[in-house]
Amino acid sequence: MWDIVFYLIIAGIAYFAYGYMQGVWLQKKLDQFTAEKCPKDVVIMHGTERMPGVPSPSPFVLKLETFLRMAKIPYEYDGKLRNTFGPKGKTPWCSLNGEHVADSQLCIEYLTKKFKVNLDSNYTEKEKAFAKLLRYMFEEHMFWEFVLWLWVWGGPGIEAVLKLGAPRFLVKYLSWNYTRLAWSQGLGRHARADVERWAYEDIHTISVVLDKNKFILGDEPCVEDAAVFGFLAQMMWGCMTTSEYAKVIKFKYPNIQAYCERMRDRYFPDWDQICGKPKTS
Ligand SMILES: N[C@@H](CCC(=O)N[C@@H](CS)C(=O)NCC(=O)O)C(=O)O
Repeated sequence: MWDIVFYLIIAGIAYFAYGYMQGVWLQKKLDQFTAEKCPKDVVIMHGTERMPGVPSPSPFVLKLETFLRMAKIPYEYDGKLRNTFGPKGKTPWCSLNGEHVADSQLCIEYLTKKFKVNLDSNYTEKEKAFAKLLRYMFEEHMFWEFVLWLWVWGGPGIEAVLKLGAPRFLVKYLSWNYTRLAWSQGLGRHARADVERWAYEDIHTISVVLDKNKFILGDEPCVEDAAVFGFLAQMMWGCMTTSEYAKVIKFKYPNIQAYCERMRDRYFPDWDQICGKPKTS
């Protein structure tokens, strides 16, 4: 009986010590980006390390970087592994004049106010609402279809991430964590065949929405194009490129492929330079 109490006390102390240390580490991380240490009015965008194929294998990181470029906001990209995960334990996050914001959407909202950005002036409220729903489809549904293929079902997904040069310990941790998270979110409880069918339907939906448009709402981009591109680029050039989803896009939906190329060419003329170099070993 007493040994159980002893172990429970030790576990409790370890739990609180870990929580305390996490706070200390986070503060240390944030202290590198105070107003005095960073250039004034330049966003420091914290994301993943650069990877071959895409500037970031995270759709949310690529979304934020695309937004920064669409809005012509001056920024520096911080891809150091030790800074990848921010105050909420996720990537991306950003720092500006000593203030820190975590979550791609919150960063976009914050920067939109700070820099008085308006990327949607061409569109009506109804059109903007429609584009927002499309973003939700990517972030709340398609993201989990990606997660299952990449991290949970094993095989080509994990191989693709390792090939990009991601450290093995991080890949192992993320695979374990995403299996847990996908189960809690719900999509991780379904049969693979059902999830795959939904993913193909989602891809078809994007193609139908895009139709002959240059961007999701028409001839000019809107703010939600940043998120849509952040996701689709992963299938075109990122770690999802060996998936069946990517093959379907390339063979069946030329309008999606053309859209991705248009976004890349317009906002990332330096794409090849900023993407990481393949591992030579
Ligand atoms: N809602 C967040 C989602 C960010 C997110 O899920 N990022 C992933 C990388 S794609 C991450 O940090 N995962 C680590 C984890 O969940 O432990 C945003 O928009 O920034």
